[in-house]
Amino acid sequence: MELSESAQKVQKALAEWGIEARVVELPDSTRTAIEAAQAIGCTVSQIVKSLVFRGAESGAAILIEASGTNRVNEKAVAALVGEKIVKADADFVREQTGYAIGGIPPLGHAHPMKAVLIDEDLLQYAELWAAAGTPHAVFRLTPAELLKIAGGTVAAIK
Ligand code: 5CA
Repeated sequence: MELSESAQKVQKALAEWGIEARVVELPDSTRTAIEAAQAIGCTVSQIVKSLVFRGAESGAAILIEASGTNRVNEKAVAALVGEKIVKADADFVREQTGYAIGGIPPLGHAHPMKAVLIDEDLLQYAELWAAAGTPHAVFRLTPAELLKIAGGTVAAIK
């Protein structure tokens, strides 16, 4: 079945990185980490949540790649990025990434992020799953591939 336009964009971005991962569109919702894990048949911790925040002073976009079961510790992240962070609203997320919430992929964003932090807890899994542009599209990747495509720094974010 042909991928939707947004999912195709992600597949193309992966190919540009030389990553073999194949984007799959599932009939069930993968909008949240819990739904994605259920649809895929993996653990929620193996889901990569791509969460967009905003620097409280700079207004710049900050991306956190968090394990599905972890909650971002905004104080810890503030210390890492040098300013307080606030959760981005849906319009800001779409503007910065080019995708709607529930399908934000870890790569191929419309604008570069000021900072990208990758949850150290993700590194323990042999395979991870991330969103691929829509609330029904995902792809499987390794932690090494996540580091490559998302860029950024591994950090304790929870
Ligand atoms: N497709 C799955 C992973 S495969 C996914 O995108 N999960 S997620 O966690 O990265 O995206 C959902 C997240 O978007 C929620 O955890 C929440 O942090 C954020 N979110 C949901 N609704 C809003 C909203 N109205 N404004 C800002 N952020 C929101």
